[in-house]
Amino acid sequence: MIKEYNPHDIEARWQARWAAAGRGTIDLDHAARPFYNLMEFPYPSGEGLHVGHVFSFGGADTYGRFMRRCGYEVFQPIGYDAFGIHSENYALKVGAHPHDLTPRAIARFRTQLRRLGAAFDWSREVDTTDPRYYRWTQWIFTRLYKAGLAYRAAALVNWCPSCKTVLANEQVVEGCCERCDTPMAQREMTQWFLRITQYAERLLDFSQVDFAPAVIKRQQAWIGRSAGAEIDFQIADFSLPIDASELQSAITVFTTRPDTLFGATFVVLAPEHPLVAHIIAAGGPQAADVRAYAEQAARRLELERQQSAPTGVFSSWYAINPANGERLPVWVADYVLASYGTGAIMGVPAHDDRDRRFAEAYNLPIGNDRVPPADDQRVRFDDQGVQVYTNGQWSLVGRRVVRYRLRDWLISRQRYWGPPIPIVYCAACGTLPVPDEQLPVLLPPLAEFRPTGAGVSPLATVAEWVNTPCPQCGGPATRETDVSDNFLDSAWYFMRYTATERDDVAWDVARLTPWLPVDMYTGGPEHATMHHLYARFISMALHDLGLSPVAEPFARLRLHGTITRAGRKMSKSRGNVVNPDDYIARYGADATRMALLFLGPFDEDADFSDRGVVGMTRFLLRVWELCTDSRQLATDGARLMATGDPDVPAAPDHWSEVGGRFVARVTESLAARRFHTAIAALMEYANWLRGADALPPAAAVEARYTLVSLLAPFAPHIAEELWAQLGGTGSVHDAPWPAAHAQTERMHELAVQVDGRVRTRIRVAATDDAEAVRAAAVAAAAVQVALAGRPVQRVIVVPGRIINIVTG
Ligand code: ANZ
Ligand code: ZN
Repeated sequence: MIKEYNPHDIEARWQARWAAAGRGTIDLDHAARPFYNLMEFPYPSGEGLHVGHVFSFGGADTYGRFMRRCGYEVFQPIGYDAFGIHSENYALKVGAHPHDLTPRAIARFRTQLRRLGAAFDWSREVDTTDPRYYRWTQWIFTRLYKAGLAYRAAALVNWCPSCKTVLANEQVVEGCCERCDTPMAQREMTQWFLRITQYAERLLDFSQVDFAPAVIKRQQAWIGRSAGAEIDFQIADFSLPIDASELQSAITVFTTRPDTLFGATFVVLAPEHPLVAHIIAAGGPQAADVRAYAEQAARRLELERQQSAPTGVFSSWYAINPANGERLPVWVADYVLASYGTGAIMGVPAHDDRDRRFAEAYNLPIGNDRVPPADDQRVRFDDQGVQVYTNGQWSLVGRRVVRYRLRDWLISRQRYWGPPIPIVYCAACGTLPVPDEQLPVLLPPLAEFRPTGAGVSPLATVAEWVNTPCPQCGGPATRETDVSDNFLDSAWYFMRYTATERDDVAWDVARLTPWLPVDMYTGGPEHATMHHLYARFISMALHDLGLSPVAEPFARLRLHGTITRAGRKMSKSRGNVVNPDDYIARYGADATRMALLFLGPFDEDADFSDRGVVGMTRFLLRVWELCTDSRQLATDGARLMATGDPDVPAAPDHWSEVGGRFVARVTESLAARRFHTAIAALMEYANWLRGADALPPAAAVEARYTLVSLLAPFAPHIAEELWAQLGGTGSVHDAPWPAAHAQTERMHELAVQVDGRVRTRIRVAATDDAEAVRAAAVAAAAVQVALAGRPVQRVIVVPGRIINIVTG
């Protein structure tokens, strides 16, 4: 009698047993082969788990389960990123309080996550809104503050008129709020910043990590390193009826093309450049026009300024080109940004498109586009700086500088749902971090938590909370009332997972050390220039302060795609949201997870389809029948009997060869996280097995064990059930990975030498072939720096040991 495949019963039963047995719980202090398999913890939206979570967590869990079967102790925690504007906006929308809503949303998420059957370590959940968690977020802030990495300053900042708060540059996507899509405004406000720019150069060094190329590209572009020069243009006739002592007598421009210095025909100041106020104050013939223009520009958004046809106004001032003494008109134009470079440029219309468009619009000379040939060197740009050749001699006119597009991370939020920034202002003692023993600064309960729009958080209305004794002198003082960006919460959660039972430390360095850097991080591409960048910065800063064991938090970072419906992003307003609960209730978590992974490559976007889930259920049913239908096994047995020789060897021949090939295919695909091709191989394997005539009984049984064993990382419940029914010992999830040709993704570190000197180390997988290893070594940033453009003659790989790159 064939037992029915009933995913509902099977999944509930095994989940209960796994939970009772504490499966997934790792002894962090005694792991012989630690493997940290991290996935981005979800923000527990009121809407519940999204089908995209089933996809990304399903893939990450499949990989983690595979690594466990390969002999690693896999730490796979989960938690809730529950503070932030997102959660608060949702509470506002449904007319509830985030204090009430968040625990409910988390409870619902937890139930849904448990239904996925992922091997999470449920003993180590984190919730960023728990005072036991955010105490340490605040503690990190105070450490950064004491190290000079957190500061308060007035700046032109991005303001979301709908969320009524400022946001970091990273959170403005194409000029709109990352949270609510409203076009951003700009405001001058005094805010808290973290000095991420101090880490710009180190954040550009990817030689120690193995990240998805898309992440590296986006971080590089975001940090935007420009090596160029600053050149001083003296202001002509510099005698002004104002206090000149506070005024520079030169305009310093930033250029990446000092070689075009002879082609400069004008100079442009950003409307916010400090000199512009002096031009207005000096009251020259153009002062009124400059004032009007600057006021108008202040109302335009940066994006608009860069994208629209250039506008500007003549200042009536002139500046001297240091190369040839030419008098160049000084213009004020808002295509030059105050926040980049020096906020001033030299206009070279013959070489630069924006400058050309500007020159054409205002009838400025275009100049000639001849770059002096090398033998007629008139401009030299080397280690010493920019030099020009005039009157028979070389003189220095500019210095080398490196500029970054990256801005400091603005972390103040004028909102309620976040950790209060732990700062106290005292008239006598100044700005003070809240002492450790007074942490956490609890978020006070506040019935009216709506953002005020007045540029301050609603916390500012709670007088009894705002007023506090100064921690230093005990006199009257006030608290900072802004809360911090929830990206600060998520910049360190992977460290907290290892110390959830501790209240005396944020984490324990000795325990944490073997687990960092995270071995595999699965994340979304939308975080490349937000969370992924912030977490790297915070790790580097904490490492420099001696607080964390590693500078780079993630050894490997891989992306997952987005699940769409009929080619479009799912959203409530479109009414195309797929609720995973319905599918899991109907078809089971195993089929739903596998159907999603089967849609295509894990790191690409894919379109959800009902048919996929139905098809996957059919496949699982086939596996079920193969493994439970005693008649089929008996038929094989009977055929065997007909041959008259019960001792037909079970191996090596046909079965072991074919089986071994399937094992190898599934293994290689899994190691490379090509889940869809692994599933395709499993399907072929099941089909082959169904049609495999006259397998000897021992081989027939073994082939089924192997099928179930390979299936287990993808469909943990049905595999566990069939394993038990076949009579397997213990749990399939503890069984060693099938050995035939099994190769696991063991990472080795190889030193890379350039001409005999070690320049860097790279991590390579055992499965990487020699060509791939060679290419990775040559591509490493530190190697490229060491090569400095010299051609590579030979690359010698001593397997498992060292790579030597030899130049000519
Ligand atoms: C003269 C020149 C000639 C330039 C030429 C470019 C090409 P990246 O590479 O992005 O760093 N620039 C400098 N500061 C600016 C600002 N605050 N707002 C707008 N533009 C600014 O770009 C550097 C170049 O962008 C600089 O080099 C400058 O124009 C312009 F054929 O100087 B260049
Ligand atoms: Zn004081």
